[in-house]
Amino acid sequence: MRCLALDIGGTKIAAALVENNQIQQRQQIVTPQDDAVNAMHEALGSLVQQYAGQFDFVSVASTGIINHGILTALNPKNLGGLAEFPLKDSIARHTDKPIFLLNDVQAAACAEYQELDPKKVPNFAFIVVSTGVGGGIILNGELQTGPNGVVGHIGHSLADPHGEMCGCGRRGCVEAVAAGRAIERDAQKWDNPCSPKEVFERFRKNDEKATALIHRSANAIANLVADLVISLDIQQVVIGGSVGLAEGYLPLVKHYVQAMPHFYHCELTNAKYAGDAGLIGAAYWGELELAKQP
Ligand code: ADP
Ligand code: BMX
Ligand code: ZN
Repeated sequence: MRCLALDIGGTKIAAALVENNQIQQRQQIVTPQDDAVNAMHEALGSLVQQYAGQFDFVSVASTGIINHGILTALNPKNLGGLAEFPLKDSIARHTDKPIFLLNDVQAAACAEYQELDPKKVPNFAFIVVSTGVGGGIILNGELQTGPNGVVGHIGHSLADPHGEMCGCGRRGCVEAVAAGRAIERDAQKWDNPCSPKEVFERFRKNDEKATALIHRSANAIANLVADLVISLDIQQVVIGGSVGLAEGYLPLVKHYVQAMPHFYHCELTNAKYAGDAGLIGAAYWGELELAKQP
């Protein structure tokens, strides 16, 4: 079965045809930020039309809480202010093929988990550090979504009660401290402001401010790993997203986890599918859901 997979993040939207975990005709566009509702309808319509006649079903991995075909942003600031969007209906305007939807990091967790031995790793978490901080949680070999699609929104657990206000309305969330947008926010206040990518370049050259900023992010993620391990008996955590995969980040997260008592340790690795985990996971999930249909 050939899947048209879409991965909607706060910064980019990726699209590709996926069959047997193989990606073809991948393309990427910037996530609309201005006039977000109309621009999102247009962007999705254009993508679906470009692959017309080449797929059996559509599967979407999207940022936000995905429930009953609706995308609800927990942090609308990550999506150009888009708080709610009829994702399934928007795509259904352009195709009559089956459409499946899942949160982006829940989907990526499915992709990465396929590569592991479920006997060795019954409980697993995927953490993405990208525009926001998201999570996908697998317990006893099964992806957890919960009745409302909320499970895994660990970026909105507490990192610092005195920290910055998060776009979700709560103060000090992990996302407000560690995400790409948080790094960008802080780096924009510097005398010589720069992008998160450049912050990492400066960090790798031992620039003091950049180093402090990346350490703060990695430390928050290390504490998140520890919280997951001790609350859910997680054996392995995989880290993804453009910040999570940036050179030098994972070793720092490992360093902070290692400094904690052994109860909090687990296997920590980078995402095997890197920036394609959402696309591959969406296709995998969609195929499972398709098989359940009468
Ligand atoms: P999305 O959130 O749309 O899934 P990404 O995973 O690419 O997209 O994450 C986007 C965030 O990562 C942005 O905040 C961006 O500034 C940051 N970023 C992009 N490229 C890099 C890089 N090479 N190193 C560090 N941060 C990066
Ligand atoms: C936010 C939240 C999550 C998402 C995570 C990572 C919104 C719009 N998104 O915590 O649903 O999984 O960001 O998303 O509230 P990304 O855009 O950084 O990939
Ligand atoms: Zn929050």
